Amino acid sequence: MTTATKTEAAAYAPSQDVISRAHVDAAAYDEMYAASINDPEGFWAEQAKRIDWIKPFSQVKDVSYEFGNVNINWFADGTLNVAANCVDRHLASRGDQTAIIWEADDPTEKPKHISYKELHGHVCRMANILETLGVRKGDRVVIYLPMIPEAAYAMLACARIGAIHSIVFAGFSPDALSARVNGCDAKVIITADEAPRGGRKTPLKSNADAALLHCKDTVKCLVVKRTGGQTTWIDGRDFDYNEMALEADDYSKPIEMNAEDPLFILYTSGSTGQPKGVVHTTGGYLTYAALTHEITFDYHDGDIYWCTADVGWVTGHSYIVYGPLANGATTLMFEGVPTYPDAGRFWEVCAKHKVNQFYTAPTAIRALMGQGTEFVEKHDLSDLRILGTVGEPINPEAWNWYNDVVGKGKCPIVDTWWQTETGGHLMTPLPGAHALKPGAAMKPFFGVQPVVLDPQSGEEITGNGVEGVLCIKDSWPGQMRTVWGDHERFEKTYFSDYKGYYFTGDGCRRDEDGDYWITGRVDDVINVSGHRMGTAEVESALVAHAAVAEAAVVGYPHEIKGQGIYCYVTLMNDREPSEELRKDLRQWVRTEIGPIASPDVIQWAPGLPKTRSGKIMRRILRKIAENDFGSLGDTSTLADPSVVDDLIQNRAAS
Ligand code: 6R9
Repeated sequence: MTTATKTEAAAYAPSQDVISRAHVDAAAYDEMYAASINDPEGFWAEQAKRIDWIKPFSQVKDVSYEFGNVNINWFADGTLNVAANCVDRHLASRGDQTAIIWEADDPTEKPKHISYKELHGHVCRMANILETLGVRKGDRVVIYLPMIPEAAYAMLACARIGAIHSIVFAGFSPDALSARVNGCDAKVIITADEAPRGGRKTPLKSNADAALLHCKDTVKCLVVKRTGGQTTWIDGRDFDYNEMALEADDYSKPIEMNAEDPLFILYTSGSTGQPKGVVHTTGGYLTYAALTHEITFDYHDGDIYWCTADVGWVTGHSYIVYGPLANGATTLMFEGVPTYPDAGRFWEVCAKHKVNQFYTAPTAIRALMGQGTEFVEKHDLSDLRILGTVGEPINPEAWNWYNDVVGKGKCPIVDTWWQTETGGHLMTPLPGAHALKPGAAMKPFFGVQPVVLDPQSGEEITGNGVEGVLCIKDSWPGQMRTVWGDHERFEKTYFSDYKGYYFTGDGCRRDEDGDYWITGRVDDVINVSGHRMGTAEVESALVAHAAVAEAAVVGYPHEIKGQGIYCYVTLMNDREPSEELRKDLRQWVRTEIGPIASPDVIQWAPGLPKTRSGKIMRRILRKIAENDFGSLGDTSTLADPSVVDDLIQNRAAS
């Protein structure tokens, strides 16, 4: 790949307009970035002032990246309450301001505007309900809800009483749900009767019922009424949120939490094994989410901000709920999908609520781009000022369409690179400070020191115009602290391959100008429509089927989803391939994990390419899936090279 077109020549400089409004211009960025690296303690002590502390911290940072002894602490002896920071402290100055705008799946359903004062009442009532159900500080609560305001109330209610929430995306299956409930030993599941999405309804309560069959008898289920759809009910286990809320006291005292007490657990996919529970703590996470929200999106008081993510993903945690609400922002929460009732829905919502900052995923942009410009053009988008993307690399075509058609060439696009593990943005251009290059994450955020390493030697590659694996030197306040219940796995996953660094799992290029481009995962994690998935998870779902002897799963380029799921399946001796079995397997994976893991291609594989020691050579399977047979590389170490010819000949048509 040449870098010539991707240097300064292709950059879009910020306009005077954008610069003069921005919190941070180029000079301020340089100064603040230098300060954050040269004096991290001083820099973060200052930034932490945006949070209200109950007891101030005396120590800013206490971090060790030493393998075997990894330990990350920020503001360790300070105390605070996250819900008080996101709600209570705004009451005096902005009690009547809208905190959350809620837009339903069905555009004819009336949006809700929830003020900070109302939010306070809802959160307190939910906190009291959870306490009635026996939830105490340190207990875990699983949240399995649609994108309704109660999801935010539930998160903040947990934070208020010191319970640790673990949100499970409403698209996950009962099996995935029970695994997570058991994984963190949750006391309560908060769910709803049904989740409307794109005109269809997911039966969340009956999914929870199915999950609960595999959980401890003591787990309780708090049910929010969303559609009023019929549900089965077990007295003593199931509790009606709406009824209890009528009775609940509307004041609950926020509990004093230590800065390093866990705030939430969020399960995410890795390259091996089952999903791991990423643990984020209280003080550092909130400081980082709030700061990045304000600076990256250049959020100003009075702006209307919309992030289209789901609260089931980290983006929803940091940039729908915690960051915006800590900043006293107005944050829009959307229940639906970009294409329902038509491909103009996003833009209709932007126009209706006069959205100023709009943050979405490349996969949504690609899907909408294919529907034509008229869906955008018929809506008034003149209030838009900043556009953002997250979740996967954005291809230049999609970037240009977003820039030209949606932003009319006047809204900077912040391409934010970060991860569930990082809590907030680690690299992104800042609207008033940096030129933009379509597809580049550009610059590190304050306090972030990206390094490019040689994957073989682990040596740091200095200078520009270089490529390698992306690691981060030193810590930032929003960093994950551990894997729930398995600190060893935490150290092994992130700190063992490249000693002394945090290993991101991504590859990256630093171009001739010193700007960063994320090149994608270097491990067995695939990114399907911006959702992270371990190929190992899909493989273990497939081999759990009685007809399957062996399976290997790889990602392949997919026009809309970014990557699709390509499965090679070896059947048991007594089973014959058929279209019916293919359908059955697809359904099987959907049931085991959820619709997001649905295989795009299933190719029957009489044999898989293996080394003599039995290791599947995924490199070859990836090439075949990509239809790239010319560069299979060295196949001489294969136990039986003929299986490759067979796979090529029978490569699935799609
Ligand atoms: C926030 C989020 C993390 C992985 C990450 C990387 C990819 C995210 C990106 C991006 C290129 C961007 N990724 N943002 N790649 N450009 N702007 O998505 O968290 O679900 O944990 O995924 O997503 O590969 O390592 P998560």
